[in-house]
Amino acid sequence: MSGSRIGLEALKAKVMPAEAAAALIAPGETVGMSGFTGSGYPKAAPMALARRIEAAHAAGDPFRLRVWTGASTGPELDGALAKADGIEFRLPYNSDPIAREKINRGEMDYFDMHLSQVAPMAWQGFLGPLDTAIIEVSGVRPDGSLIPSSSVGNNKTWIDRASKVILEVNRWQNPALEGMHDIYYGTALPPSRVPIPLVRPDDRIGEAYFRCDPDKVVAVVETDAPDRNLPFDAPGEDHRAIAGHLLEFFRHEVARGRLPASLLPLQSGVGNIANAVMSGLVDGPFEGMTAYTEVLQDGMLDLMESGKLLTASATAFSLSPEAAATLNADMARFRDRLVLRPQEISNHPELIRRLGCIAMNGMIEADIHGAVNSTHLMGSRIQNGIGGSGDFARNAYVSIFMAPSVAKGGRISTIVPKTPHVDHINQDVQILVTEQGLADLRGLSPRQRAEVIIENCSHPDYRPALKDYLIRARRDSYGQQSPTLLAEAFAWHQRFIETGDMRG
Ligand code: 0RQ
Repeated sequence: MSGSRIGLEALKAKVMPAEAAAALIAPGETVGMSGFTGSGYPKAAPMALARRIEAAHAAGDPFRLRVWTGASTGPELDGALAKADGIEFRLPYNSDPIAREKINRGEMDYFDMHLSQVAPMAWQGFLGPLDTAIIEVSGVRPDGSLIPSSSVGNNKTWIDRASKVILEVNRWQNPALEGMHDIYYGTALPPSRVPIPLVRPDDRIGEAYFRCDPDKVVAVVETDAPDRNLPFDAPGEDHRAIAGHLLEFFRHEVARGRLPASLLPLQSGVGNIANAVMSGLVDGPFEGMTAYTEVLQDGMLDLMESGKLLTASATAFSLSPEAAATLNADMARFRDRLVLRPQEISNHPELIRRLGCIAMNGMIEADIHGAVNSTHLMGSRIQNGIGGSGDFARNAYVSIFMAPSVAKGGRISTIVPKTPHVDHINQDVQILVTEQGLADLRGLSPRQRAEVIIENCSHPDYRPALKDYLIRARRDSYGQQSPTLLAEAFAWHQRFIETGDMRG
């Protein structure tokens, strides 16, 4: 496609500035936007919308929206709209710091949900009508079909469900992305659902493009703006230790015949630890690996470059600026080994269970019985959201959660008597890893789990207090299936709030 990336005349005629496109959105609308982690989100229309909202507020007119996306986005979307106080309700995932503050002050409602369930819930009608879709694409083909950009997320569903569509055609996105996507149109609602015909992580079961009725498109905005993903920290000592314990675990499982030598499709969550584990696998003994995951971080690309990871399936890239530049410079080489899918497919419980994924996700804390909190600090303050961690953890072949054993410079233990917020119940948590060691909880009762978790995973500074608590809980708890001293367990967290240890 030389020159313009808009191959359909009828849509070329709808090109307009972002301000004009934003003017087509009315106060109170529900807007479904593209975007998943810092990839593929619209970069111009949301900023224009934020300016319009600020002007409306300055004039004393209320103007707030309900905003749906794939997952987190970039500062030009969540950051700008939250700063303008333009978001009344948000789903399904947020990691923007300005929006986080508004949510935690009670000024923005946030429905934090399993990412695989967003599209089906929208189709079931549980989320209400969708007025406008604002979708970034990397091009429009002569037949009106759309070339997706660096994330797929819920775009198919937003385009199909919205009453009107605004497209952002971003020239910055690499033209070689074309052909990498697999958009599956075979999902249906019960009682018409049929099995999804995917049996290998790299199977292609759909089309490379989004279908879109050109008559629904009310505006096309041309942009040339980069995705804004954050750089990863270089793996610290703790992160390397966690990766080391996990590699040892995989070796052991292969030796026992419980995992094949090429492992099983890897899922790796967001954040620095997950990234460090992927980098750790570069030096490990495993060859011929595959990934069936949600986001492709730098570590996954390193693993692919090393030749040890053959293929990877996800719904989005989540790369540091350096890795994004590497990928963009060499997209043609990676293209046939990467598949980007709608998030209802990348995270589908049926497929995760069938493929037997190895799920590796970060956590905020775990309690001594193995319940995991991924979302709420001190039981009430949201950090990000459950994201895809629940989709993978419950359905994985083996479900692993990991974190350093202490947070806030050592002032807080991440192994606690009882977590005041639970995202992943005991049954969905099979392996816990901290830099101290790994606890294999499979087949253990809660009483047995408590001993192994405290012994293998807790920090030596907190281990005596946890052991002492367990002894007393085994003596004084109301029941002995999961020994707990309720008042003391929650006082453990309350103390951190009252001492100010949560600061800084
Ligand atoms: O706060 O920056 O203010 O100090 O929580 O902690 O150490 O930066 O954590 O980047 O590894 O993310 C669970 C949040 C971990 C992530 C979570 C404080 C800590 C810091 C963040 P400060 P770190 P990481 C599929 C997988 C859910 C979604 C998911 C996450 C802040 O992994 O969002 O898994 N997971 N998706 O200081 C008090 C504790 C704490 C604590 C950390 N125990 N008590 N504060 N902090 N532990 C992919 C997708 O869905 C996209």
